[in-house]
Amino acid sequence: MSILKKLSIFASAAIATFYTNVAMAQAAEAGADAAKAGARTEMWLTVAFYILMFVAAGFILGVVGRALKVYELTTTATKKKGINWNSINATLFLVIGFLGLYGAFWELNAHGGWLLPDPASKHGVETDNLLHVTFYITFTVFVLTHLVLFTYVFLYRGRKNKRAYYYPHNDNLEKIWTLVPAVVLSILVFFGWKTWTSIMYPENLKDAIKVEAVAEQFKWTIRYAGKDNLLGPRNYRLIGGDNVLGVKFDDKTSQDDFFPQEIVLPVNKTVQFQFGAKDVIHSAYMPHFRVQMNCVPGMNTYFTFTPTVTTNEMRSKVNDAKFDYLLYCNKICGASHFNMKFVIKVVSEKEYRAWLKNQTPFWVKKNEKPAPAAPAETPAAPADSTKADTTKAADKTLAINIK
Ligand SMILES: [Cu+2]
Repeated sequence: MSILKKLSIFASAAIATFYTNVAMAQAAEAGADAAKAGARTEMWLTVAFYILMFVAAGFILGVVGRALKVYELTTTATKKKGINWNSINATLFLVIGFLGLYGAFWELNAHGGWLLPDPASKHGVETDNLLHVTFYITFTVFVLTHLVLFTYVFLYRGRKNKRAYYYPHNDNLEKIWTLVPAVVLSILVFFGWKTWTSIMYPENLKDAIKVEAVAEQFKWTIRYAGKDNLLGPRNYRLIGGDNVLGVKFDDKTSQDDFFPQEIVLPVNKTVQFQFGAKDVIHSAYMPHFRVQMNCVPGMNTYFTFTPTVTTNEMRSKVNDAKFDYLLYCNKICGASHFNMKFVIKVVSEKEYRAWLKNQTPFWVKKNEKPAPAAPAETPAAPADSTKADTTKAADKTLAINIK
């Protein structure tokens, strides 16, 4: 009785504290810069509430435990039949086992649709197939082992007059449960290895469109290889001013490279991405194409794939007019990591060609001569006028790049 009394006092104190805090929080919110403080108070209130709930639940369990102990002691003292804990535990085991299995099915049913839509790349179909086969196998094993585990605990619960059967060893059983998983896993690994090599070591790379994505905290810079389809070399020592990637522009292959504000790819054409990073390790992630590759400072990494579904087709497929393929960073690289998104548009070959025509190589932009503004009568321009004009043009490109 005294425990129950204590408990009720404690519970009312907890509720009183909770509501006082709510009232105080509401009062604080009425203040001037309450938005932030309010949110913080609310967070602490939630934490305090859960701690109180936990402590209260502990007390209730303790009280129930004590009461049961007292009941058991009286039954033994009076030589009555007590509680059959073996049966209770075995039944609870069975109930919890089946509830857990039901939970797994429910979860699949309720949130299975939140997975990514069908892959939008050639190799994506293969990797998804591998994933599905692995999933079917593991799910079957999961259901079978759980059924057996929980049912057997119930069937072979402790009972009076029942003795455990001593069964220490069976060679055949050991062979089966060693060989079957070994063979199944070997088959899975073999197909995984075949798929991996076909994706990571592609052939006929010559015709693949070359695109570079360089990560830095917290944005992407995209470079296309231009007409020669060769990405010019880079050197980190050249990074500065408007040369954000340190491209060696005295190299011919660099001079037709351009830096677009969106990634545009033609459908059903192979593209080879070259990845780099300027500060920490980032990770280029294009989930709809099933592409992910680390971006590592000081080295290039590559991923080659073929998009098979245009943005417009995917928009009608997922029934979302605003859908866009995105390049994300998938490595927690710092505070504004979430900002690292870049739109990818997959279009028809014709649209891609039209878009290409509108792209000006960075080097051409940098060196473009501005239209003659001075009237004919003006005396000859000073010798360094071109230099000044180039700087102006460079400023313009700098502004474009910063955007
Ligand atoms: Cu990042």
